Amino acid sequence: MFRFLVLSRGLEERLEDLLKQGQVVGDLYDGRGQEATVVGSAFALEEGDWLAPSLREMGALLTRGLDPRMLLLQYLAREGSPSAGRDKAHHLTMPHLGLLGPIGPLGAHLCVLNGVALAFRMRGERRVCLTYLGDGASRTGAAHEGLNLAAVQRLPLVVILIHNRWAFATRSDQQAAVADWIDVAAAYGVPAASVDGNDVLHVYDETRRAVDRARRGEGVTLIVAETYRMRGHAQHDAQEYVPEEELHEWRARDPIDLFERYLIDSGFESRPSLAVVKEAVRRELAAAVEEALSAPMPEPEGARFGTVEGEEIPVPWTRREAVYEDVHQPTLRP
Ligand SMILES: Cc1ncc(C[n+]2csc(CCOP(=O)(O)OP(=O)(O)O)c2C)c(N)n1
Ligand SMILES: [Mg+2]
Repeated sequence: MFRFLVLSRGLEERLEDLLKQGQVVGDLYDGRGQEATVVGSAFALEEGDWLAPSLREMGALLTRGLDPRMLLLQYLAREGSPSAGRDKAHHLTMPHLGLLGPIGPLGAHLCVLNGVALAFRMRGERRVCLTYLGDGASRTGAAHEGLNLAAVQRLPLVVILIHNRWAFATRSDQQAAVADWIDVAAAYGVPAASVDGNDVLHVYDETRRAVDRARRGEGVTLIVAETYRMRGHAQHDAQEYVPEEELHEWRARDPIDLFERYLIDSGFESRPSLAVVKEAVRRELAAAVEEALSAPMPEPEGARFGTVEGEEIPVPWTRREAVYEDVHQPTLRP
């Protein structure tokens, strides 16, 4: 868990550098400060389960086994990336890792993931789906429909509502009238739990309980993770509307520092043993950045339309299929 927290933080730091050097295609939605919420929850899944990220879940993708080199190639839109340089950021679906790509309109991915969960149940497979909704995203029509359907169908699903206090420049108390966000669960008739989103073990424990429940066929659980969006909405946003004291307060509750302190104080690890993990991650990322920067861009000809079985379709889609078939052999449980 510690490695994934540090890996996620380090990768986003490298990506910020690369973005400022003009290397990243598109923008960068930063999950720094929220790593415990996404790593702890993704850690509670098993092989064959599915996860759908929203916009700040880098740590969840890494925890599910996505290679940081692939993520770098993807953000740099290089030919060898999962979407062959034709799409940006973590907009990728990788069936062999159980990852469903995010969808632009907020909340819509929950509806699609409901379909995945329903398919698992219809096939008699005991697999679980997990996804994230921001406090803002959770207030969209699509999210309400999605949660309602998941609840009434008792789908094998866990929804992590990331209460990070902001949706772009709108405070969360302007998004919902509830005093405590756990109260929104009552409207759907689903059990809910509130967790300290900066405490990776607390997130893991509660998610594990919800995953086990879903696997037993007892339906969806909503988990509200209390955390804070430490950066602007994306790199272009200097978050001048965020009170400095709030940032200061939450900085003192940094999830990686908290876990590091816990591991040392409880005697599981020592400062030097954790330094070894950090150094290994630093080296891994340095090598991955170098590799990504020297990887080729897609050929411009690839942007033309092509013909498959007499039908004209955009080449990127055919290439994307080819990349999946060549590189990623499905390893899902039957
Ligand atoms: C339906 C819809 N409305 C607006 C947007 C633009 N948008 C993208 S992210 C975002 C803020 C999301 O806030 P939240 O769900 O709390 O997630 P956070 O940014 O805090 O991670 C907005 C308004 C969108 N993508 N889809
Ligand atoms: Mg938010």
